[in-house]
Amino acid sequence: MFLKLTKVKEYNTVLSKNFVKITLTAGLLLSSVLVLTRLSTTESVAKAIGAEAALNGGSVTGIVSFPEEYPEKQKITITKDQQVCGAFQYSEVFVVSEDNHGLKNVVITLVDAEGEKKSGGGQTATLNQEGCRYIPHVQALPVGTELEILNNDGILHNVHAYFDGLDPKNTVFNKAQPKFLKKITQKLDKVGTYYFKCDVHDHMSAYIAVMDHPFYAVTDESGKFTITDVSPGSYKVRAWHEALGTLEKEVIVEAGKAAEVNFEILPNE
Ligand SMILES: [Cu+2]
Repeated sequence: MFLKLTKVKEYNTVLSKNFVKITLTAGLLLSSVLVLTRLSTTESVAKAIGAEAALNGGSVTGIVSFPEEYPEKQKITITKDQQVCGAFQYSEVFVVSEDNHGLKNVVITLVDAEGEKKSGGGQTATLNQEGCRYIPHVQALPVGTELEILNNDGILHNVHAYFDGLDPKNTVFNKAQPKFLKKITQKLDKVGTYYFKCDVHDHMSAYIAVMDHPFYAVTDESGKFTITDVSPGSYKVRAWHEALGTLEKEVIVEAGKAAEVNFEILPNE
């Protein structure tokens, strides 16, 4: 039997033999978000490996998946602007591949890589509002990136961005974006996790993990990730998911080789 996400469920997330218990409240994700984004700020202690090391680097690759049960798709009823948003949408909190049960939108970071910092100064990225969704739902970008927030919907959205937790005092910016305002630009100048929410449409949310080093990835539709150009050594790999929280595993990277790190998410007994 698959889990129903209308009730509070507890997951054990398996990290080798260590069990980490995380309370998952699908209907009340905002409270989870508060805790989880706070955890993720320790990413700011991550340091980068020098570019010269990349010449003889290896890679870290793996998959985040549910080997057993996985959450059902959660339907969200839409009550506002149905002509654009539709009558319902599926939640993007758990996007699970039906083929391999891989989990999309997990941010993977090498935590303790050492060396030169990286910035995305001069670089742009996009957060698109289309069909009353933020696209992409989760992304990871270098600090200093100019984020272009687009409104392709022809209706009013209100972009409310928080940093390090969903609390009014953590507001980074809060801007109405009427249909005629197609683009707002915002610099991502803090290392950590930004959380975006639309104050007009409650179901709209997105995350951007901002990094000061190049050793990160976001899992794809199959739950897979790859981080390249890693100099040989021993590292911590951190996986962060908006509802499941943070998990870490150790990895040893050898020159010219791919080190595999997989994260498995198991339900409680
Ligand atoms: Cu909106």
